[in-house]
Amino acid sequence: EGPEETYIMVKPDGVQRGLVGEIISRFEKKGFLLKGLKLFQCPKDLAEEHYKDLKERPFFPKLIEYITSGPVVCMAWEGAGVVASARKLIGATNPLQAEPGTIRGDLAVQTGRNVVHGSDSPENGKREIALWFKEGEICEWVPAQAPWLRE
Ligand code: DAT
Ligand code: MG
Repeated sequence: EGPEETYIMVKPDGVQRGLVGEIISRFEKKGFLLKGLKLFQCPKDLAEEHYKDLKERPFFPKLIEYITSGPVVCMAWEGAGVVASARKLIGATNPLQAEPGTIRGDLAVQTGRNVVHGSDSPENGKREIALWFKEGEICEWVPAQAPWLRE
């Protein structure tokens, strides 16, 4: 099984708007462990596989166009409870409904430009990390601050 992991991605609007550092910082400061990170131009077939559960939704073609419209920043983060916690840090799908203090609540105004993705379950965290990262792109490491994050 292994430790809990989530796939976080700065979407093309977040990259174009210069929000990459800001978004990475929120997860980094919280204390989760970064195990994978890359700037990546997503091909159409990968975007379709990632969002396959939404294939029948009317907004699916626009969603694929958006996600493939420019580079994204792919991240793998590890930690007990990281999936649900990251979803809280990200905020509601519609940025107008997202609480202030969340990434979408602070940095976005529309569902179709909601700047960041986060896995919705530990199973999908594993699935999405395997989908977006190749072997050798994930680092297993122990940060120097580990004993200061958990007793
Ligand atoms: P989330 O990204 O919060 O997990 P989701 O998985 O339901 O939300 O949908 C994935 C993405 O699809 C979402 O970030 C933006 C887009 N999307 C969802 N619902 C939408 C809608 N009603 N209209 C337009 N885009 C939508
Ligand atoms: Mg989702």
